[in-house]
Amino acid sequence: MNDVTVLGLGAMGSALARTFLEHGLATTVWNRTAAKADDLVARGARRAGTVADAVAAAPLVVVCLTDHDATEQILEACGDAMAGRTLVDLTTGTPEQARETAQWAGKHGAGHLDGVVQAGPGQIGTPDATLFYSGAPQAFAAHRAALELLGTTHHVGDDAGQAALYDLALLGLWYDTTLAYLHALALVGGAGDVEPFAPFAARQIDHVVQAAPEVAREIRDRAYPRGPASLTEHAPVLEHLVRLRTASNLDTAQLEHVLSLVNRPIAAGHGAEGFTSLIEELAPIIF
Ligand code: FVH
Repeated sequence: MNDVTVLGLGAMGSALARTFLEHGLATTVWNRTAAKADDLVARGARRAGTVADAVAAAPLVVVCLTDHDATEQILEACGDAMAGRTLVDLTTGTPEQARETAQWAGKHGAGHLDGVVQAGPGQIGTPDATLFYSGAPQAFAAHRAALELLGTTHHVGDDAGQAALYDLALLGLWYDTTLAYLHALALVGGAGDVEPFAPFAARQIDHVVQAAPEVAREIRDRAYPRGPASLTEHAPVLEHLVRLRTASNLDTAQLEHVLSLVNRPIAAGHGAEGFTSLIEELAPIIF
């Protein structure tokens, strides 16, 4: 019996298998295109001829394929071989797909963790790689030592979908923040070079970064102190920004959305509250 099996030897899967090998784990590998296993076999990996053979070879089975459909296909191919093993799914997918795979694992007598790799292949095996896992805590505890070889490791929840939720929320945060930065550059760019503006923008973004833990606490406590300004004080600033962007022929949709979010609680008598209170407009479901 080997220590770990890796199904899928693409750019990421190969990096995972290589890292396990480098740390002395007896590693079995399988890939649809068999030749991709050659280098890993040369490094000491055991090549499995079939998915079922690969799954049967180790108590920890890591799958890392293109997408959820591919994962479903090979799981169907391994059938009962997964019984008694822990399936760790590092294929990118949605929270719902993670929960589907968890159900499949349960029906086949296997443990399950969904995982998200927040890193490129070259970072695997270093602290620069962040990996989120979610699912059964006992499955995580049983294989934590092996999983921690891959990078900085966090178990973020018992719900199988939580890791994918974190991944998508972080990606959304990147898109929204980067777009906001581009809007600011578009505004200053109309008057000249954007580069001198960059350090000031970085400092402004850092204000948001520094406030992140406090904002989360305000939401936990449903207490929204004024902070840098109250909603009533934010509204005219937003109106001014909309006028400025309109005059510069720039997009105002996102800002007008923010202004509408601010005006609703003001109209309901909550104008003295801080900006964090908009969470109750954005996600009433969590309250
Ligand atoms: N590469 C990266 O930087 C990112 C970092 C963040 C996380 N992603 C996710 O990791 C999954 C795998 O990504 P990858 O970069 O390794 O992808 P490829 O190099 O294209 O390898 C894909 C492997 O999947 C196999 N495969 C695809 N379809 C099937 C199928 N129907 N049945 C069996 N295997 C399949 C493919 O096999 P082959 O083409 O070599 O025969 C590769 O082994 C992914 O979810 C990223 O979002 C990586």
